[in-house]
Amino acid sequence: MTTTAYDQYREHTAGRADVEDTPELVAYYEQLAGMKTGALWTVANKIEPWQPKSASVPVLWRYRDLRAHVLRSVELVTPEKAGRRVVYLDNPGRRDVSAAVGWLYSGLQVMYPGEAASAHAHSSSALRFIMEGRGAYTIVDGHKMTLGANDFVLTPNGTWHEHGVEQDGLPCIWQDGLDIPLVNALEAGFYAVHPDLNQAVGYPVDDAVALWGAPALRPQQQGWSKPYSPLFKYQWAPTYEALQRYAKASEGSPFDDALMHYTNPVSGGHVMATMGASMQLLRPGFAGKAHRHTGSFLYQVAKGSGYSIVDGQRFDWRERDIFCVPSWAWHEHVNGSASEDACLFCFSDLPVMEKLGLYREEALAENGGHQSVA
Ligand code: 1HN
Repeated sequence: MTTTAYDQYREHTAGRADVEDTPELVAYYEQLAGMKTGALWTVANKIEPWQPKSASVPVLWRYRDLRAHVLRSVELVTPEKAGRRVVYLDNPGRRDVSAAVGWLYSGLQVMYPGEAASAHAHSSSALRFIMEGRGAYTIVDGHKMTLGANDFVLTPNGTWHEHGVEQDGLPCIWQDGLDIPLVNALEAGFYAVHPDLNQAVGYPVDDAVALWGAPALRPQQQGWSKPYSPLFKYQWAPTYEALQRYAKASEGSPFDDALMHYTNPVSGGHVMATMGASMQLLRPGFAGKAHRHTGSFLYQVAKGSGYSIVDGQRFDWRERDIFCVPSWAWHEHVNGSASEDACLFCFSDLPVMEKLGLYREEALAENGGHQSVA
């Protein structure tokens, strides 16, 4: 982990609780505990860190290791019995809340042709990023969407949703991302099964894209006041094209190269209230500088190969690998190829950080802006 001079300055500033135990104090603490109270100075340093200290550890989940195990679940459990066949990403620092990083859950779900899950709704918001297969679909509040590789789809909180794979499709695997740990931490989670088990499709297939997916055009006739994007699906082809055009027209960011946020076309803001997402293109040979910010981030490699250094640890990635960047962890991304671009899909709790006024960011000033690798 890279420690900056600023870190050291902050860590060594006085004014911290520093009370040694005496028999008298220990007896006092026991009396307080007996009354369901405590002395603040015994916990102050822990509950008031100088800067965020994430319990999450940086992890790379390699798809070539996981894929066979995800497919194996098809032989072991039915979707009827298991509810859904998912291998979830279990961050060693977040086992107690089943989070992949911070307050975000993620898992790899597999469905076979002809399979369909029943419709349900919950307080958590969810998103999917399609990894492989053909014929997958999601229905959100009666809007059916066809899904292909690298498509990004929303199931915002409170919406009825269900997934399936068409009979003539191929086995499909996608990444689920949910804010379940956050909603559970806030003790606000409800879950409901659709009264008819499956919902009727009430609109033309892919109508959300037809209505809301035109570049820089907003339909006149449709009002939309819900706190999430009406564009439930963001297709790969136009996303990749937009990134290529952006990269041609701009220098991009020294940390992220050409990065674009998926947006709510009505507000221009994040796609959902609790989770945002982006796709970034790293040009051939791009070597980003290190920075850190608040918020928890989960990346999936949509294209290409390279590596990222997260808190001094190097993670070599290739297509479909997933890795996390915990809050306030230094990170820098490198495209390992001199001829091909690389694309990173990412979802995060950035909307929460921004709305609550908790977003902070800093660049690494030392060492030419790069971390030393442990
Ligand atoms: C959920 O509703 C789905 O709709 C996937 O496929 C994963 C993990 C925890 C809670 C709800 C889905 C989930 C989930």
